[in-house]
Amino acid sequence: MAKCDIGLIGLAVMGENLVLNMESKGFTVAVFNRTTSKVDDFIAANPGKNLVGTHSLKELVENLVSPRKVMMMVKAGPAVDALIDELMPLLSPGDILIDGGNEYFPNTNARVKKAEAAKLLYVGTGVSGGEEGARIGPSIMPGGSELAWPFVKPILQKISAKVGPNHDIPCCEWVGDGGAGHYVKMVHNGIEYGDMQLICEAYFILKHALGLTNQELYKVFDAWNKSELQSFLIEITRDIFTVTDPDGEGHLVDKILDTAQQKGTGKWMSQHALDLGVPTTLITEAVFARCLSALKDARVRASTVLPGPGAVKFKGDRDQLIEDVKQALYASKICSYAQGFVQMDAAAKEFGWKLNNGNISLLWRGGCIIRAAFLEDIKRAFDKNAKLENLLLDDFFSAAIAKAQPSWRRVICTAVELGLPIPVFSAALSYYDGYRQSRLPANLLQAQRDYFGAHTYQRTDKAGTFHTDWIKSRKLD
Ligand code: NBP
Repeated sequence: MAKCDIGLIGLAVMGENLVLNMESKGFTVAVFNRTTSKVDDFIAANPGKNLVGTHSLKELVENLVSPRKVMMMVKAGPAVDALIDELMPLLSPGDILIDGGNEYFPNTNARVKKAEAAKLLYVGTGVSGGEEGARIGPSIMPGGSELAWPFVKPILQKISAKVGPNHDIPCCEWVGDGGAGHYVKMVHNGIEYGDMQLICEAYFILKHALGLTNQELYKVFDAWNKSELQSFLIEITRDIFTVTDPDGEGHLVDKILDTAQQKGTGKWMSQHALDLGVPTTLITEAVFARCLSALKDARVRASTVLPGPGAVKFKGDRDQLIEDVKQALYASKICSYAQGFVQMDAAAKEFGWKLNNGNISLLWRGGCIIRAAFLEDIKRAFDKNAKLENLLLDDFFSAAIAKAQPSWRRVICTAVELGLPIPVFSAALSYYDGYRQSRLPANLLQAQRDYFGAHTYQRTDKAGTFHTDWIKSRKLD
């Protein structure tokens, strides 16, 4: 066979499916895996396809057209560094290394520099959509050496998800320099944490305040999926309520242990929000909600000791509460995305990236876990004003929040009264209420800092930096 269009290293779940996707779109692919028996198994399982199995990195590289494009789909972190070190001596100037894993963006920033210093090109790309997305069309968020884009664009755009009335707009566009692609993927995953936790809080209120059954929850989520909340995550949540326990009575969801796990991308986003000094409160609360869920034994012990309202049911209008929860979910989701885009703007400023927020919302419109109708509205908002400071200030979203907020406030009051934890619903409302205040209590905080640490303060009525001897100035009687 003639030389291949692209090489892929790492035949685990994502790699295998991406290879089959590329092959089905007319590309020839050379494949390699550290455990080479997997190469043989994969080739044997896919007879008659335009694939070349190789048993060394040298053989992989020799089978590629120039400039060579080598995509790594291996476990993020040191494995990628080790692979790069082995590959670099085998490649020629202008060849392109692509990392499609969930890499921590500072590593990608460094690897782009290292590859470019060796006259190679480096692309760090987010790939979202899990196993199925990888096979039929993921959302792809590439960044790094921009000179590589004309060479990888035909392949990445062809294998990506498509949206639009004619299903021809690829969910794959160049994101920016350095680790920008992996940064955008990290924010995607952080938003995914927020969306999932918001849905779980809505579920918890409906289940415990109203006592809805799984059949009733199915109907509620089915209706929501036909509204402005339409999204992949609402759809799969709806379907989860239909699955019965294959090993016994009742529904499977009720038998699942309530301790959530995480792989770290949500945490990375929160850590970087703190570094940047931007208030990404929802996603951070969503990460902490998983941490709290993991304290199962402690919670079980505390549940017998700490007093609270107990299993009290809501006594008001049932249908109104369901509608209120829907509106609270929608308004909170708007805040979550607003925070995500604010963080990306701050990171772009920090690293000198030129991110296009409208394009980013389109990348997430299909193929990925947070795909949702709502992302069209976000795209429209950034198309109207590419420099929009905060999504909350867009006319469409400010009107949506204005409509939703009576419900949003009622739901939070109800949950608090009933003792139901809603960390992300309430973080969203606190952010909204904080953001719309022209004056916050930080004046008092500055006074406290100046009192105990002479940290100084500024005044509202004159320019300059001030310090007061608060002890001498006290008038205690
Ligand atoms: P894994 O993250 O489970 O990685 C397994 C692959 O890495 C195998 O091919 C393994 O080879 C290879 N590998 C390891 Br481990 N260490 C290596 C080394 N030192 N040198 C060369 N190869 C090495 O695979 P995955 O779940 O397919 O994910 C691949 C990437 O895509 C990850 O970064 C992941 O975070 C990201 N991602 C995953 C998903 C998902 O839904 N799974 C979604 C989006 C992104 P071996 O066979 O010899 O052990």
